[in-house]
Amino acid sequence: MAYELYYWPEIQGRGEFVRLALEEAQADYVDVARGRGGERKMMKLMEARGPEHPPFAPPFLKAAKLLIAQTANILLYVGARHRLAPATEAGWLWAHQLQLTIADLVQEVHDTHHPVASSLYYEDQRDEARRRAEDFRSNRMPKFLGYFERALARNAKEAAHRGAGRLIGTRLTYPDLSLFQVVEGLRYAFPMAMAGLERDIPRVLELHERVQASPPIVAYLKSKRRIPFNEMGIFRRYPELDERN
Ligand SMILES: N[C@@H](CCC(=O)N[C@@H](CS)C(=O)NCC(=O)O)C(=O)O
Repeated sequence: MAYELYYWPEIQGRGEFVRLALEEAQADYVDVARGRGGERKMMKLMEARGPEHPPFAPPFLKAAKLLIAQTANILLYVGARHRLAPATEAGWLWAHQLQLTIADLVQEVHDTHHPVASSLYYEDQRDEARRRAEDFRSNRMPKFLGYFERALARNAKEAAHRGAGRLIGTRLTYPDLSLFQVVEGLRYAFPMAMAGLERDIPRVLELHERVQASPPIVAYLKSKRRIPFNEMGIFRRYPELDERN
């Protein structure tokens, strides 16, 4: 039975981390809200009188009788079922830890354009956004990416270089796909800041290249299923929020 992915139909957003894992796994799935009446169906599943385990917010995934929300939680499930996760307990906890750290980073990216409230327009919080983005570019972005760079260096050493361009072991796992998406998104939203940072994160960029070359990902990125970045999603290009550090 095909998985049903529920996510906002016009953006990559957090749903993209799930789409990338399903695509790499070549899993059979329907992006429900992109179809006729799909968004209504998605809203219904979030109602209090809806399913036994109602999601608070998209993305969520329906897998037969299971309804799973929270991006990292969905990936925990998809990763285990489609060989996109490590095999040991220590390994899957580490994968989940990396994914939760990516979730923190994603939230901070969101807050660069919506630092006061998600319910307000960007135009109503422009000054705060400028301050928040400045700190994100100067402090948080290098700190997060530096952390992943070190994790990659360590794994390359431990896996006797066969782990180069992989966060865990020698095979591709779901946090690799998510880190690829982070690089894509940061290059879109903060091209100048990223240009200044890229020389410090060669291993993160190597991972990006390796994921981008994976045949199912190559096919996905060329397809209409990949929604282009835009200014409704999480990674938004507002030139006034970007600057080379
Ligand atoms: N921690 C959740 C966050 C989910 C989330 O914030 N979803 C957004 C779209 S990316 C949403 O629709 N939020 C509605 C809300 O928070 O009211 C996850 O990682 O999946």
